[in-house]
Amino acid sequence: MRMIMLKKISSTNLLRPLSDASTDLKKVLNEKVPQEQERVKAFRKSHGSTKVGDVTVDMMYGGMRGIKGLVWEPSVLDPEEGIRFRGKSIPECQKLLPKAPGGAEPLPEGLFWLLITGDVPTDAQVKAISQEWAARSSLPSHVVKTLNDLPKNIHPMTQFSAAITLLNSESEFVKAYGSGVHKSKYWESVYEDSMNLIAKLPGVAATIYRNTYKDGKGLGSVDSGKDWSWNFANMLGYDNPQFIELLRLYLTIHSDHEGGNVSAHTTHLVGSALSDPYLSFAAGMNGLAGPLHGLANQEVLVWLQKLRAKVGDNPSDEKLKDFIWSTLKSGQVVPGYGHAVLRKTDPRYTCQREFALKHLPEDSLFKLVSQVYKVVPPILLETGKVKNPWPNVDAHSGVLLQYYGMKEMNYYTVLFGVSRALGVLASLVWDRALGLPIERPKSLSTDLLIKAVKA
Ligand code: CMX
Repeated sequence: MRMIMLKKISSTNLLRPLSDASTDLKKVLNEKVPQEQERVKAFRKSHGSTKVGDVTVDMMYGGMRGIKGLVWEPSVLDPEEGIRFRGKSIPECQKLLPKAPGGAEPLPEGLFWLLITGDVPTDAQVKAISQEWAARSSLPSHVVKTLNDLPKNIHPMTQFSAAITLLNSESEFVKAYGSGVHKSKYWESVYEDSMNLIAKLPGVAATIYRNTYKDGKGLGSVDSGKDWSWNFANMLGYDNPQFIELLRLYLTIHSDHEGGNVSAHTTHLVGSALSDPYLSFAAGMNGLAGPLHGLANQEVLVWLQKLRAKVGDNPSDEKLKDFIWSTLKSGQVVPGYGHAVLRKTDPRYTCQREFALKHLPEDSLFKLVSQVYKVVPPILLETGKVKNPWPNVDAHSGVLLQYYGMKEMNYYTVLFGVSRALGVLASLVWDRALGLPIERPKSLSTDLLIKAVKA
């Protein structure tokens, strides 16, 4: 049985200053939190009873689409334009955020700094986060042992969720809550847990990958001089610099998609009961594992393989159309297409397409994905019911991973999960900093709703 890389750090070690004032994220937050608390307090005082929307019967039966019911600071999703991280579009983030030496894609460390503080970080600030996550990356032995003991036919997302749940043995928040810390200080231990969890996720995810697909062999170790994605790739067993760049881009763009999607909302909801960040995030990951959400990442590749098997490598548009209609007529969705909020091509799709055009323009699977992009939207429109016929993020990620040799599609949603931690945990820290209460919307039975409408 393999041993995991770094020594476990104790909670006192976490207090060791790893960086100076300007690069110490917790210090930066310590200044921002009281300012933001005051801003929100003043806003609620002046506008607490201002109406921001209506709720219809259709919204209640229709998955609460369009109901404005959550506050989420790190990102906002515009239906026409796509995601903005703290006001910045994906191309802006690609331009503004620090890169690895010689690299062209943003480092996810920088995106995390942006999501949690609202500021674009300096190179030094991003370097400090890389070092801090490397220092916090060790896994407790019971988590490694449990992962090593799991049967290899257990889905990687199930393994991922179980390992994250087990990590709650390390929770600083649980300790702080148990010792009676004042609620105004909750955010501090939620921050520690969030940083520890993000730091440990690549080790968890890589252990799952090596165990499930490589007989547990060859897990690389963490190098504190390298960035989070480099270390993740190394632990996975990939050293192609282009793959590492892809991972940096992938881990940046899958991080956050405002608060109402299943993984984000679940993490936020469970956290509102003061379940610690490990339990909250594990709950979110169980939602990400659904085929209408993050598992679509895997489902797209499964579907493309079926498509290829049926129509070959260079199908005519007509053959492609037939296959798409047969998918729809058999009552299945076309994975990777459609969205609950977006009404245009997802910019996360577009930036992955641009990556492919730059690095793998002649790849046959990429060409097929491009052809599908041309053929699917008019068909979905023709059904007359699909509100958004355009591709989402999941329609493109698998083809890139396949190209660099990561063929194990059941694993793809785990990568999505590692990235998603950045957004939902940044938000969870703010949930506690702003003192948001336990979430408890009102529900009605159909009988009561009919009565209410008649009245
Ligand atoms: N293929 C076939 N039918 C689709 C469809 C698709 N890609 N997208 C939507 N529809 C159907 C819905 O199933 C629904 O049908 P019914 O009325 O028969 O139930 C109808 O069109 C209306 O749905 P909608 O309002 O357009 O979409 P929703 O907001 O209900 O659902 C989503 C959004 C993403 C679940 C849906 O588009 C879908 O199932 N897409 C395929 C799966 C996928 O790619 N998921 C990943 C989304 C991104 C992510 O969260 O990671």
